Parts: sequence; C-alpha cells; structure tokens
Amino acid sequence: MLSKTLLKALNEQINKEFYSSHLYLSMAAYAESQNLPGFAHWMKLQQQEEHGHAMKLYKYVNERGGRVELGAIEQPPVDFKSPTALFEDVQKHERSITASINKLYEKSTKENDYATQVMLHWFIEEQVEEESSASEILETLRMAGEKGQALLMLDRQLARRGMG
Ligand code: OFO
Repeated sequence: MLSKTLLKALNEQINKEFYSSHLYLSMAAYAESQNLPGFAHWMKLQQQEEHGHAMKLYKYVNERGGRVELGAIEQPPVDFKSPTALFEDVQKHERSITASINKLYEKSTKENDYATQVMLHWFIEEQVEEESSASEILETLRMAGEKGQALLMLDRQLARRGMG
C-alpha cells in the first residue's frame, strides 16, 4: 500500500507529466507556425513520450492499490522568442522535472518504499537522456546559429527522430 504522502506526490507527478505533454504539443504548434516541420516532429514525438510517462505512473499507482486523481492542466506558453529560446525552455523544463523525480525518490527512501524506488529508477535514467538530448540540440543552435542553411539542416536532422 502506498503511503498518503507518496500517493499525493505520485499524483502530482502524473499531472506534471501531462503538463509536459501539453507543453511539447504547444511547442510543436509554435514550430509549425515558424515553418520548421522537423522541430515540430521532434516536439510531437516528445509529447507522446510524456503521455507515456504519465501513463506509466498511472499504471503504477493502480498496481499499488492507490487512487489516481487527475488535476487541472495549466496552460503552456504559446509563443517562444526563437528556436534557441524554445530549446532553452525545453532544457529548463526537463531540469525541473529531474528535480521533481529526485524529490519523489527522496520521499520513497524516507518511507522505505522499495517498490517505488525501483520504479523510479527508470525515470531517473530517462531524465538523464532527456536533459542530454535537449543540451545537445541547444549547443548546435548556439554554435551554428538560427539563420538560413544551419537552421534548415538542424530542422532536417530533427525530422529524423524516431520513437524511444
Ligand atoms: Fe517526462 O520527462 Fe520530460 O518532462
């Protein structure tokens, strides 16, 4: 049985993952509006991944006999200053999610909830990947710039992203 504190924290994390999904879809919409189909494709795949994260936690809470409670999802930003600013926001967001997962892990350690700790290992590894891919794209944008050929090439590269 999950403790009350942990159940609350897990439900909050479900909400954050759904917010992430919403945020990436809003980022995709921005990219479409800027004629950057590769960026939009990357964001739409990320949106699906985030939905998957929320559902992974949803399944886990149910398996542990907890009650999933969905909250309202905040409106994500609609506009971004530039493709670089877009990925700066991705990086910032993923860092905040990593901090939130780490807090959740700390809580499960305090409560000696080993099953939750094991489940969270997947999320901890996933966050390393998410932060690293955001940083890599951001570095490319900062080095190559946002104009003409460089942006077009990055857009083509992002269009090749696969699931997983
Ligand atoms: Fe769910 O990892 Fe990003 O937000």
